[in-house]
Amino acid sequence: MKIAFIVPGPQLNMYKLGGIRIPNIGVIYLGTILRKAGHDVRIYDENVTRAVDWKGNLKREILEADAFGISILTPSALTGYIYAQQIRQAKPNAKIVIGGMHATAMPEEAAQFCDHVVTKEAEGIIVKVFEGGFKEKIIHGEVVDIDNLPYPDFSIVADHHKITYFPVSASRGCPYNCPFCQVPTVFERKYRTRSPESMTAELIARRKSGQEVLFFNDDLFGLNVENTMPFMENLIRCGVRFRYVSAETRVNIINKNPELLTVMKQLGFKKLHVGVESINDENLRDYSKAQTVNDIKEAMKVANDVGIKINGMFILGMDNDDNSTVERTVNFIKQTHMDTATFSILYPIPGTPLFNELESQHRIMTHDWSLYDGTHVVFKPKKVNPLNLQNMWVSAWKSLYRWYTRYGLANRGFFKLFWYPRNRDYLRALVEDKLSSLETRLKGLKLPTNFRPTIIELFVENLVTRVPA
Ligand code: B12
Ligand code: SF4
Repeated sequence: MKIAFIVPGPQLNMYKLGGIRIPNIGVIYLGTILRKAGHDVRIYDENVTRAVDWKGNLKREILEADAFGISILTPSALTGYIYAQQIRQAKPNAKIVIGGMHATAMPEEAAQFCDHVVTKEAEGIIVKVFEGGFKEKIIHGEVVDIDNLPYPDFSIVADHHKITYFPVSASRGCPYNCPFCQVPTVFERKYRTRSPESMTAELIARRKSGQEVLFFNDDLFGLNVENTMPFMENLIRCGVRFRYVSAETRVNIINKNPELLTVMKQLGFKKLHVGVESINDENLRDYSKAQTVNDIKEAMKVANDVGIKINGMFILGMDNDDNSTVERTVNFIKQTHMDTATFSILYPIPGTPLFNELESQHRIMTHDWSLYDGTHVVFKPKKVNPLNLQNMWVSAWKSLYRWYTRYGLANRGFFKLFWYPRNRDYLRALVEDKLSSLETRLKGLKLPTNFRPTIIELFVENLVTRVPA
């Protein structure tokens, strides 16, 4: 059977515009398993390449498949549904399956657009799903043994030569319980790691195949030091090094394990993305982050001493944030010598405790999922008004990165060329306090013109293929 997987991108893919092309590894695992079972699989991941032509219609080569899998996150769900409708129209009898984190949280919603919805992990059942072994519309996936999965086959990704960061997975899940994150609900706070032997063998194979730039897509890289340290030491002993490795992790893993960071650096780790979230201890406590501002300062010292750069990931709009938050946060970033920082506006991901809480407090202003991407205000913040929070987000980026720096120029270009032009309707609705009327976009499901790539976006996509060294 010819199977096409589509991973729709969010409307505005900041990562891709910045040259970060990381394909979704979950779908590659599924495709690899289906290929081993004898199917002809191709993945069209919009984190890497476009699935649509300039009119917003799925490419003809995709529509040649007999069956389709669509993977959705919340901000890309609407686009995923539009693609499903296009497939239905072009091929009324073809099987359409939808999965991914948004489908896991909202299976009934996704079920309106396909034959089957698969929730949670799908490696164990994917062949049966496509070969017609299930009658039910909503199929619940099972926890898989991550040591027994085949190595992901990147050759099935369309335009795989465009990948700038190769994702690799050493663990799944997280034992923490941040209410804004979907991981604890989906993985029930269970944390699984792969064995050092399996990791060593996969990474040697990857290095041999020419992969030099890796991104560990674990929710929490390095939590299990007993498993992480040996595979890195094995690789170093075998003379394996990578040009650029990065991962997402937590402050307390850095604090407790300076020796882990030293080994990571030897392997080629250059940057760690750390969920700092807030420099307000009350926020850190109220949002169960299990870390303090002092812990964050301590982690910065450890990372700076070892020489691994930190990208601090911050959230704006928590209940204790006010008009002074941006200035204090930017000062903190500079004082602690963080290399870079990213700012996201707090938003309630469906299926999380935060979503349920804000919904019960009637603070959610819109259910237009395409706005649930961390660049839009979708709920009523406590101490500032929504417009204020939107401005705080823009001003955080602008005050941290001065206009004459590399990141400053890139950010100003992003706002001017992409974010503002694409968000005129949203901003008008925000100013007029009528955000809920934007929900019609989800209900009507017509292809809005702003799904079309702008000429300038295509230009930037073709220009930026460089990986930061
Ligand atoms: C690594 C990662 C990233 C990386 C790489 C993303 C990429 N290209 O894959 C980067 C840093 C770029 C990133 C960016 C973002 N991320 Co992110 N990310 C993750 C993380 C930590 C791991 C993703 C992963 O590889 N999981 C492992 C694989 C195996 O799982 P999976 O992808 O879910 O796939 C499995 C199942 O879902 C299912 N499945 C998936 N698709 C399909 C399709 C079909 C047909 C079927 C049958 C089954 C199926 O089977 C797969 C195998 O078991 C997750 C947390 C998590 N555990 O999911 C957050 C997560 C996915 N990210 C999240 C968010 C919010 C974002 C951003 C919006 C952040 C932002 N504000 O910019 C962006 C969006 C990027 C985009 N282009 O869409 C949220 C999404 C929540 C939601 N419901 O939307 C998550 C869940 C974290 C959280 N806070 O809860 N992210
Ligand atoms: S935000 Fe990070 S630490 Fe918190 S629950 Fe999610 S993955 Fe775990």
